[in-house]
Amino acid sequence: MMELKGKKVLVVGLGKSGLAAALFLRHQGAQVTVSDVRSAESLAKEIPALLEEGIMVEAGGHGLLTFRRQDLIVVSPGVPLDTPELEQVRKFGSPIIGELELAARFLKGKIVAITGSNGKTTTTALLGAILEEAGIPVLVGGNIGVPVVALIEESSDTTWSVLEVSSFQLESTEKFHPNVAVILNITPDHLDRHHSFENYARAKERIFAAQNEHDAAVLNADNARAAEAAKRSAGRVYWFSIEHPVGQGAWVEDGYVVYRGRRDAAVERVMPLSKIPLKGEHNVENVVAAVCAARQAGAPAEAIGRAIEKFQAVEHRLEFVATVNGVDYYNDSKATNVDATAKAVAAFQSGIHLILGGKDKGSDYTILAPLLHQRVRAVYTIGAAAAIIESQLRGIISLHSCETLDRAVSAAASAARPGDVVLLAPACSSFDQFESYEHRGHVFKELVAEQRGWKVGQSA
Ligand code: UMA
Repeated sequence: MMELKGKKVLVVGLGKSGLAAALFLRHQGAQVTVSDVRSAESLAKEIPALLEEGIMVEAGGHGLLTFRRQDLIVVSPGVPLDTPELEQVRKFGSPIIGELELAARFLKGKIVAITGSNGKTTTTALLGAILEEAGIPVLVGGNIGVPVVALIEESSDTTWSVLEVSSFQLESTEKFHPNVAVILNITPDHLDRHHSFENYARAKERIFAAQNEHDAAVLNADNARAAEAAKRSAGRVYWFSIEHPVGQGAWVEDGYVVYRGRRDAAVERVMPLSKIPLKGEHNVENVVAAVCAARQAGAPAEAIGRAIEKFQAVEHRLEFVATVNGVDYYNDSKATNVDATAKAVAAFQSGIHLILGGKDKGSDYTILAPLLHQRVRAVYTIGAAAAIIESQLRGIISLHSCETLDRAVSAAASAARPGDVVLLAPACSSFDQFESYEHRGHVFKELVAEQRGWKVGQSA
């Protein structure tokens, strides 16, 4: 543990992570300042509570002098590590850590950490539910929406913290040491922040950096870049696959999810595939990964099966919204990259009206072309990425420029026939038109509800 009493600590970014980190540091006796690029007006909700705690706030930009005066700098995940102010203080040797690394130094008990380009939140929530069903004291947090620092107080020597960790969080870790570390898959995302796919993949591999021979690494045998990461862990490697049996780990066989803890051990049948309540093949992958990690954390097979059968889809992840006039509406607002969109589209056979767009992250949308061709009737574009998406997909699929989500929902609803699917799986982040992917998902659900009222009213 690090000594924080009397230390001058700067927290960069005042979102969920920054707020939780500032309060934690203050309670540890540090002299805390928070700096955010947002204006004082837009931070009006947070500032009074911070001042009351004796935390100083710098709003409307990052002052170089503020950065220089510190013993420690704690960075929120959304703040790029190469911002000019951080580059400057790094030259002076000031320690810079992320919120996850700060938390890692104080969190008690054991940790399962889950990363990957897609499926992290569902697998994290699933694993949390499994450990709870198995009677194991569990805390769930991280990128899923609860900063890890906020879990410290509740953690004890007997808790398991199930943490969703992103490349943004892993990029600045040193001592973060999960007992079980899972990489679900690595496919291109966040190229704007990490600059190249390889940098992004390396950030993800950092999940294994502090592991030793007593730890477990859980990896996807079906994803080439994730499988390659096996060499980064000093722990025992367990594989999961939906395509073929693995030496030790979990896979799909004769309609069952099965697990084997050692090459020479008997194969355990965990649950039939037919009882998985989640849609899409990618969710079978998430289930198999969760089974493998849950066995490492000591959950018995029966509890795993029971918890999965009861599990409900996480909000905004291929979430069924409603059927209106025979058309099914699905909210996959969390599909913020091309691979996630491909998985969402692949979960339906045909008749899809797909809403694409938002803030572009330097993605290649042409990867979607074969799937769009086979399964999608039309694409409705929204947001800042619309022009790029349209230029890449022109001639491949019928395109409608809608600019906004409300227009896209109306256009899709008018075109869709009974049996079709309207799918929000935008392949982009939300920040051009919305506060977050959750906000975008909620707006979509409201628009579907309106659609329902309007249509019912019309036909009445
Ligand atoms: N800011 C600055 N300077 C900068 C950049 C940002 O001051 O140079 C400020 C912004 O003005 C804002 C604050 O930083 O006030 C935002 O900080 P943040 O982006 O780190 O957001 P948090 O609210 O702390 O949320 C973060 C994660 N966000 C990101 O990684 C972008 C949340 O994941 C996570 O749930 C939360 O911590 C709790 O752990 C969201 C996300 O989009 C869901 N994650 C990405 C993803 O899943 O693809 C990685």
